[in-house]
Amino acid sequence: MHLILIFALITFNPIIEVEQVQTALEEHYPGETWNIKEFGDGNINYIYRAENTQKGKKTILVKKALDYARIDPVAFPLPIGRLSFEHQAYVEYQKSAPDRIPEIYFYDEPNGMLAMEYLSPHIILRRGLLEGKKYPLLAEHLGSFLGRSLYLTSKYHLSDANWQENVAYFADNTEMRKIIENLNFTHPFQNSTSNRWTSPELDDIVLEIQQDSELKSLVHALKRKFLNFPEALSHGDLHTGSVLVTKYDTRVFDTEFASYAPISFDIGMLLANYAMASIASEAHGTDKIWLSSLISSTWESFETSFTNLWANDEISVDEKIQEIWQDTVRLMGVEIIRRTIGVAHNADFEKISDRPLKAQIEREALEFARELILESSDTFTDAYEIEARLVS
Ligand code: SR1
Ligand code: MG
Repeated sequence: MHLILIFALITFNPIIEVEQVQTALEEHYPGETWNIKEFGDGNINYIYRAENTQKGKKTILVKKALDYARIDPVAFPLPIGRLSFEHQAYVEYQKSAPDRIPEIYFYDEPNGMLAMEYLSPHIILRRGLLEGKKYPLLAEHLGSFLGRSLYLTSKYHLSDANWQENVAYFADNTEMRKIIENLNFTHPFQNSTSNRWTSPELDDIVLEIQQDSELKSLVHALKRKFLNFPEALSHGDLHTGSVLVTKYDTRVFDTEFASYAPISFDIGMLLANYAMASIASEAHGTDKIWLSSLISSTWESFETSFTNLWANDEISVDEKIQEIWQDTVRLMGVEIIRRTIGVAHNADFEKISDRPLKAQIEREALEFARELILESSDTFTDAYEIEARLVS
């Protein structure tokens, strides 16, 4: 076993960690006492539910950053300081989309902790979708979250000075941006040791993708744009595991990958996760038509919200929307490929216990992703074309 892994396993002691949370809460709320429990199965953080022992006082959620990723402690040493970018992203969202995030109570930099509203009875959207639940307001909530947060933090809305200040601040979230660069845009498209897929069943299509020079060149162009086009504040990891829901409420959380990036990045990731839920619906007995419809309803809500806010006379909003759409389609393909053959998979596919069915669904996903990247502007001229392809 690698030394860093042994060190991580020895040094993490859940009892000491709970005590640290207890001490931090006593500092922030003098005279109050708390019952603290660890919960959650995240990859790079520990999450605690802290219940105030005084009746009627609020329960809060405390997030404590880990300095390694559970999926691979050796390959992914992580900076605790990422919580400051997570905190600052919430500060920005508080200005642009306050109803769609949890309330933040405090950021404790020395202890690497962020305390926020404990949302109840909310559950993680991915879990809800896998259980076949439907959320009538989800598309409108997330579409307008995307429209508002992406426009109001963008270079098209902010003064040059404010935009530059934001870009410079979030550019220092270097390690998390590097993870996105490697895990989303680089490793899945080359023979990387961190990749994993259902093998040998998918070996042929994985090799085809990794040897497709046209596809790789399009993905490389998206990577360059991600690295060099700081258009607006991007959540950076907006999949269905980063959203909490009830039937009538929707909140976006886990903003530690935040930085300035192209507007299309968050939209592509979210729509791709809806597409994967739709492709996996046969295995989970969920409603393919409704899951697919989230793609057009979310896109339309984004487009309406973004267009209504647009007040820039240098570029027409139609031209901007067209550019965002084309990149969104390709980024959907990138997200689906990286969740199927890269290091970080998702429950939609991982929870399929019937191996031949899992391999069949993952193959469908890869074929679809390849089409999204290669045929973005010819075949998928609007969101309905994508839905039609998914339900055909
Ligand atoms: C090393 S972090 C692995 C993955 O978990 C996060 O949710 C991101 O999607 C990242 O790619
Ligand atoms: Mg996360």
